[in-house]
Amino acid sequence: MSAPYDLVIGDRAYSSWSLRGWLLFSAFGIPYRLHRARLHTDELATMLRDYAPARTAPTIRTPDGVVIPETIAIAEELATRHPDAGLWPSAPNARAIARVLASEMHSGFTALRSHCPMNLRVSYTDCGPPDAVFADLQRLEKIWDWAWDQTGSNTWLCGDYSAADAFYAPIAARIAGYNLTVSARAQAYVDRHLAEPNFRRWRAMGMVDGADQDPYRRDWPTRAWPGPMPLAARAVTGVRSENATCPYSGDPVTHVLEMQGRRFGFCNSFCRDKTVADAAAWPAFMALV
Ligand SMILES: N[C@@H](CCC(=O)N[C@@H](CS)C(=O)NCC(=O)O)C(=O)O
Repeated sequence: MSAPYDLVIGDRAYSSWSLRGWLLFSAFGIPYRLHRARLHTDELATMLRDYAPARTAPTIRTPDGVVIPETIAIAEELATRHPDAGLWPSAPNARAIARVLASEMHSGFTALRSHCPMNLRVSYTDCGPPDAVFADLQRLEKIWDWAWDQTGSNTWLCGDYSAADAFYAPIAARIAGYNLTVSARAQAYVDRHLAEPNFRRWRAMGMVDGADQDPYRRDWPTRAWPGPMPLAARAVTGVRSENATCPYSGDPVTHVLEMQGRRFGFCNSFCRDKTVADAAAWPAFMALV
């Protein structure tokens, strides 16, 4: 097998473009080697010295050495290099519409993006949106309705999950995270993203991969995250567990969680903690349970 792609991401909780880039691999079964750098530190700039001329996350390097730093270009290039992966719909009309939607996301919705930066760690009850945010939400409803009506889909935007949906996953996270009111049809689409297995895994990792970042802190009242309720689980000390080896790596257990009165172990704290955050999102773990 050829070498995998390199994929550089920022903090999972906050980097909406990184989420899009990661979904373009994970939701379509394309292998990658992950490199993570903290935003608002010099980690990303330092890491990207090896990826000229990139300056933002996500950035990828293809197995043959080409650096691609723009998410829309990552989508197009992966779709061309992996024609069977299904990044774009195969029907020409649906494919064109999916491309329109991804392009408008790439260049638009600036009010929504700046007033409601993605933060997967919290959901606010009211963020006092200015008019420009309401205008962005109306535009979203209009182009989502257009996609559903034109393609006859009543689930993902253009039929099966496509790159267009990967582009709107962080918008769903913002609508959920800032309690923004949208039409029933749009809300059902938001809920579909919150329950989508790749999104759930990304968010579970985002809950635990580093300290909170100050620039995203807001003083607004909060509520529980409106996605699927995680199973109750907690980290515990010691290495006593039902399984001797980690369900993800097969390595010896060093970190343990307790769930439903039972103890399960992992080979590092990150994998234990991402499982505590949303156990049901991890099939290899649920197979143990
Ligand atoms: N147009 C870029 C936008 C990427 C972007 O703005 N990424 C943010 C994180 S979500 C970033 O890397 N910020 C760090 C910085 O600007 O220094 C794309 O399509 O990927």
